[in-house]
Order: sequence, then structure tokens, then C-alpha cells
Amino acid sequence: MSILEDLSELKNTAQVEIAQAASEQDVTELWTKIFGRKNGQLTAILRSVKELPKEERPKVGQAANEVKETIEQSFEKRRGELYQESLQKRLNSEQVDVTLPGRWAEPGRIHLLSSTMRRIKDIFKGLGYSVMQGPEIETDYYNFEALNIPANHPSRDMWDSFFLREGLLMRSQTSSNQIHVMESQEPPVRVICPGKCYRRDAVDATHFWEFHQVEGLLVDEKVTFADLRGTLELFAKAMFGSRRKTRFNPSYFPFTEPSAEVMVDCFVCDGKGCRVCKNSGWIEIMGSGMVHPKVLKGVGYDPERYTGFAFGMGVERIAMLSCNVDDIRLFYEDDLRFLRQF
Ligand code: 2U9
Repeated sequence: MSILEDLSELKNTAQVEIAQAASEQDVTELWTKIFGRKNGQLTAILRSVKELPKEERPKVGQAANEVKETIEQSFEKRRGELYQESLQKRLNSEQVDVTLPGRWAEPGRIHLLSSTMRRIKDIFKGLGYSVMQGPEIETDYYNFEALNIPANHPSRDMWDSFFLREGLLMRSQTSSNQIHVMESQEPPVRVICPGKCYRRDAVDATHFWEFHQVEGLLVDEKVTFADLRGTLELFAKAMFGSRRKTRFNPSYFPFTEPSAEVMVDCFVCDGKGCRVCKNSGWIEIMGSGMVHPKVLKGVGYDPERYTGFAFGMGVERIAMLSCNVDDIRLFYEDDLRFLRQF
């Protein structure tokens, strides 16, 4: 058989075989069978062209090139067809139903305690107070002694605390942090200390062993009880509405003298008397007082030169009053039906 006949036969059989190749792997194997460097059928034919007499070579060479091109085109065509087939298969099996409704990812929201805390902080920030945070584990000195609550003093019973080892305890109020602030700077001091506090209270609708406080402290020359009243009245109006009236009732805290409960007229019944104000027309929103001279002295301030006022409020209580929540435990139960309301 002449080379030209070999070429023609190869062209025919190759085209049939390529058309029958059922996969990418079949195609690759066929390619090697025809074009492989060592044993490829066409490679062998092209090699034998060299052995032909010189004058026959161009004609056979040209024919060989044409066959090569034809076979290459067949390969390209078959590869395209196989790709389309597999694509179609995947499109059929991996269909996405774009008409299905999406899954609703509910966005989170700010917890009522956090938003209440933010509102309180914003009001005092607007009055020029800075916000300071401190440790939740304290020593007996910072939690009690420095606040004029000596050991064995009956007033300690007001704070039944969680004690840890070696004179440490979970702080029962954030006032301890304000002692740290005063120790670290000279007056004027104008800070609020928000944070978590802990008390060994029996749990009921208004008591929980963990709660949040915002306490404030202002110390400077010539600070009077009138400054305390003006500041806390402004706070009450900003928090509970500009129509609110305030009243200050005498009270007792070891770290303030004199001390006062801050009352606002009931924003539920407008002072007429209801369940929230227990028919008194007034609601207690926080405690306050002029910082005890002993406390000032303890941190190295001269009580003859400096005076100050302080106040403290329970954030849960403020949130419960503003949003008519009747049980403190709701803040800690993560019940979305409750939390979603705010
Ligand atoms: C320093 C000196 C005095 C902070 C004050 C109160 C009154 C008060 C309670 C309200 C409800 C705590 O969350 S509660 O249980 N607090 O009534 N707190 S005066 O007095 C200070 C603070 C810091 C150095």
C-alpha cells in the first residue's frame, strides 16, 4: 500500500473513531494513538515520508498535512460536542428553582438593657461626663472600705455579696471603680461608671443576682446640693419626658451625706396614682447624695477644698419603668418573644 493510501485510510478510520469517542478520556487516548510521538499512526507515516524519493516528498507531505488538519478539526469538533453534552447533563441535574421563597434571616437587635444603658450614657455624655469602666472583681477595700463601709458595720448588710478567695469579691456596685478614678486624677472629676454588679439577693420579680448600674460622680470646688438637684432633674426630664417633675426624699447611704432618693412624678398616670407608682403618684428612679468627706479624704482629696455629688441607678429598674416590664428575670431569659418587642 502506498503512503497516500495509508493516509486516506487513516483519515477515514480516525474520523469514525473520533465520532464514536464517548468521553474526554476516549478522546485523549485516540489523540495519543494517532499523534503520539513514539507510536502515533500519523507520526509513523510522516516519518516514512523522509524515505521517499525526493520528488515524491512534497506531494505526499502536502497530503499528510491535509490529513493532519482534517483529523485535528474532527478532534476539536468532538471535544466541543462532549463539553456541551456534559454541560447539558449538569444543567439538567443541578437545576435551581429560582421561584422558591428564600430563607428569612432575621436581623439581630439591641437588647433592651443595652439600649437603655446607651440612652443613660448619652444624656450624661451630653453634660460633659466621661465614661469609665473597671474590674468586676474587686478587693474588700475598693468595694467597701474606701466607700466608708467598714468591716462589721451593719450597713454591709445592704450588700450581700459574692465572695471569692483572698479578700476578693464580685463588685456589688460600680462605686469601687470611681474610687480608682479619683485615685488616678485630681479634681475636677466628672465621670459615669456603667457596668455589671452582683449581689446575693433572693431572685424575684425585682431582684436578680446579676444587674447593671450606672453610677455618676462629680467632684470640684464649690459643688453644692443644688448642682446635684439641677443635674438629676435634667436627667429625669431627658429620660422620662420634659414634663416630668422631680422630688428629692431624704435617704441614707454610707458613702454620701446628705443622701437623697430621686423621685419623678409617675409618667404612667401623670401623678394621679396607679399600679406602677403604688398609688403614691411618685416613682423612685435612683439614689444620690453629696460624697462623704471621709470618702474624699480616703483618696487623698482635701474635703475642705473639694465637694462632690454622686448618684447611682439600676439600669434594669429604669428599663422596667420606661417600658412597663414587670419582671427583671425577663432580661436574662433570652426569650425572643419578649426581646422582639423592643
Ligand atoms: C463614690 C462615692 C459615692 C453612688 C451612689 C447611690 C446613691 C444609689 C443604688 C441605686 C439602685 C444602687 O443600683 S442600685 O441598687 N445607688 O442609690 N449610688 S449615691 O455614690 C458614690 C459613688 C462613688 C466614690
